[in-house]
Amino acid sequence: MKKNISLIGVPMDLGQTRRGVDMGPSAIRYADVTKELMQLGYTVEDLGDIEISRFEPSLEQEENLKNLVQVTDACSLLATKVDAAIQDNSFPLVLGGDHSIAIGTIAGVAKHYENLGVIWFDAHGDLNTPETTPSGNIHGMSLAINLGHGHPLLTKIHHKYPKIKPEHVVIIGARSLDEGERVFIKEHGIKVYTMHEIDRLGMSRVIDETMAYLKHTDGVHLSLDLDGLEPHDAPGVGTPVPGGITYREGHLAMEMLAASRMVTSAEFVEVNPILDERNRTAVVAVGLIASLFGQKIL
Ligand code: B3U
Ligand code: MN
Ligand code: MN
Repeated sequence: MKKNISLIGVPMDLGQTRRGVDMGPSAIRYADVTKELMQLGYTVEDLGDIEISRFEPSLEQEENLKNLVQVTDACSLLATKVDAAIQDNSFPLVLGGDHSIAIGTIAGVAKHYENLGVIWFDAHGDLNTPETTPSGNIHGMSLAINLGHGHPLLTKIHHKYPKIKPEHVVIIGARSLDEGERVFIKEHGIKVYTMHEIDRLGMSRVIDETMAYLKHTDGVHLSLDLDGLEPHDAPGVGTPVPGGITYREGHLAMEMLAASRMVTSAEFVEVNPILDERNRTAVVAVGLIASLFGQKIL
């Protein structure tokens, strides 16, 4: 893994309707992310936060794409920052914010890779489109947008279109999928390890298979939604779904990814300190980040 890490905060809560997730980057910083990474031998440059516009545009916004203009603007800024970090030979580590920010992160990363692999660690598929969304929340559409399906303002951010190919995506931890998302997964042949497969195979085999599946990619982005974890272990998220990935399984996954050295960029999203218990979820996020960057028990 690269020795320099660029930390980028995205205090975004406009991709969904529960306030508070905009404080995620502060909570994760407060849980000592920089110190932990420095102790592992990395140089960390904290690039601060992306500016999120609170300005309500006069143009009428669409019900099935809430805050489209503000999300587009923030993701464009984020893509530029992530792109610059990679050009600087630094590892971009993005802190959310809701999962709509993955549109910007992956836009910035995908410019540098012909065949970018993506590991989408999440209770949800985030594969809705404006036609299938039950909520109008863009954080439930961000993976579809990266695959080229959705509003052109979002799918075309930072020029490359589409950013990623369906055969280079692996979803891990899914247990809440909408009907339109199930159809999307089947139509595009997306590899999904639901909780059913995780229980049957074990996390160790799931990660081994994921690494084998992504071997034809030239870089791998990890997009980790904290709601992928079991809510008892990570309560501070906007849409908790019972029956998730345990703390231990989460750490094992990160440790195996660290050993593989295949992850080239990462983001940790959906930490909501207002819904949290004494910043526990941010602390869990920092623990997972440390494991991803090589922290070992012995
Ligand atoms: N699939 C639902 C709910 C959802 C998606 N992502 C989260 N929740 N965190 C939707 O609104 O698209
Ligand atoms: Mn998500
Ligand atoms: Mn989710």
